Amino acid sequence: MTIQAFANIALVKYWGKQDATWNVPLTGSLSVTLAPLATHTRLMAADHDQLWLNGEPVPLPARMQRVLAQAREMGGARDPLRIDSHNHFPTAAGVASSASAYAALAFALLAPLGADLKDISRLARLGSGSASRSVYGGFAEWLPGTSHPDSYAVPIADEHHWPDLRVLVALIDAGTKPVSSTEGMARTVATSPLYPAWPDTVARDLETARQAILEKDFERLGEVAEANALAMHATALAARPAVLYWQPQTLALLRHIWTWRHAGLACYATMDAGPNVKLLCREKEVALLLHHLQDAGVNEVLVCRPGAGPRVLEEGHACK
Ligand code: 2P0
Repeated sequence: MTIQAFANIALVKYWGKQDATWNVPLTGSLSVTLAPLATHTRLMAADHDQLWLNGEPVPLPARMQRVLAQAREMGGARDPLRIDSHNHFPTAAGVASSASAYAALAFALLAPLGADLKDISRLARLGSGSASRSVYGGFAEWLPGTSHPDSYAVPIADEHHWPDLRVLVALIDAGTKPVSSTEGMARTVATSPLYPAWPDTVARDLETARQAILEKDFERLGEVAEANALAMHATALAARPAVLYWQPQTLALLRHIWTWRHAGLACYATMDAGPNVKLLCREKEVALLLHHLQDAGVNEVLVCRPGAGPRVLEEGHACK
């Protein structure tokens, strides 16, 4: 049995943990699940727990061991497992494959027990915080809670709610190895003088984003997503030492997007813990934006739309 789960892009960002061991965040966050950025995961019986990533055996990460241990405590995955995980998007896409990977794994481990999506979201969260949101199709909000039992995501609207929404992932060559998001957010919380302003900003932005999604108010959602992303990067930039994910092309592209928008093209930017820029737009603007992006020197763009939650793939679709 192969499980498919999609990555997601946060429209209101998760940036900071109250409990690093259990991945309990300091604030809520909200995202849209992105087709076709999929991970396919298959579980098989084995003589010891092992992970195969894109067809190669790799060491089992500590986070994955924690997910397996927790699933076993819940009565799942009794015997040793081989976990076969394939990412069907460029690993360098700057879209965390950990979200789709841990959502697929948590679903594969718990769905056979009849667990609900809340349980699956909690388990996915232990692997990677953002994975808690990929357990749902469409739009999801991660409620921070205060400890493991009450920290999980809930659905806001499914993948059919806003079918013409698009996210264009503009790939920018990183050049240097970025600080991991886990480390970047820890350093920001510990040292950034701007971090104290972040929780209130997130609370307001969550309210705005939630309403904008339900009303399908594109400009409102784009404005709040872009502002929230810039605020997140501002907190990181003020950390000591600074956490800076942008490359010169990141900033150049942001300025292009502002120019295009001021000329009447409805598009907004968001960035995560890496140099790539993701553009929020609607289907009718995709062709022109792809043209503009090419003129701006962006050679690779992934066109994404709201995707479904984890599901069992038909045998014919199973990855080898
Ligand atoms: C997000 N990011 O909300 C934010 C915005 C990056 C910037 O979640 O430490 O891999 O595994 O919980 O989920 C990426 O961090 O971090 C992330 P961990 P994760 O999507």
